[in-house]
Amino acid sequence: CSRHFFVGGNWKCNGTLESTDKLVDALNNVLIPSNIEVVFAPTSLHIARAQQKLQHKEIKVAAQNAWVKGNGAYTGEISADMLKDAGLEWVILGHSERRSLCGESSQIVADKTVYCLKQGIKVIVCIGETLEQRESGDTSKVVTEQLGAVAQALGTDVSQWKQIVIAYEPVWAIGTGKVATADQAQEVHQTLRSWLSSNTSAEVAQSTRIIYGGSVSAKNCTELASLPDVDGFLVGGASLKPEFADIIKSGS
Ligand code: G2H
Repeated sequence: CSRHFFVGGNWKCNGTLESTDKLVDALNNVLIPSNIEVVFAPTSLHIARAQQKLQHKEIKVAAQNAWVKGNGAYTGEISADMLKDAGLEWVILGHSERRSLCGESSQIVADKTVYCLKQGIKVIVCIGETLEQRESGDTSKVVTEQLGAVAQALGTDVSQWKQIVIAYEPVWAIGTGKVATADQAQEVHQTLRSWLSSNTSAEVAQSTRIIYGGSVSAKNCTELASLPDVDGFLVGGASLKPEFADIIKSGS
């Protein structure tokens, strides 16, 4: 299919200057197949160091979050304007850790997405249900509501959708080692794609990348990468290990 396989590394709140140097050195030596797009997101403090060290033209540095507006009196925040100025192309927004620990609503995530796109920053939008929501049969409702807030903001303009990647990350699979089964992942990805088809357009549904996140590892990535509606991965823990290179290659 025409969707470019996408692998993102999410370092979360981890790292030192030394470990950043080591991880980037390792990435510099990875041969990236031409059909795969790779980004990794260090902490805000380590972005500049990673950019300095990165020699690989096919890999981009991303941010893990951005403020909802431009520069101003927003202590502790980083704006999309700054990301752009620093030469970044991508940001992760709406990660479940930010939704649950920092109270980010779907509306805030949609507003942030719109603001970042306006500044020319592409967005990995994260969505996903909790275990409780899955067990009460609410998975589809939860993920389509989360996606719906973004869809309402973006409308049907396919050129906007090409600037985003949807990361489906079931909360119960994040950092737990409990990866979704191939059937579970495919079912939700397919639900999201058909929801896009009905609520935006067939073209948006066909061209938008929907990636999977939640305990992705070298062991489980090959099967997940082969699923028709899985267009890549957002990788947390394993992006801090050498196996990230194997996960990248699983998309080729
Ligand atoms: C999900 C994922 C990366 P992990 O949060 O976004 O983390 O691979 O550690 O489950």
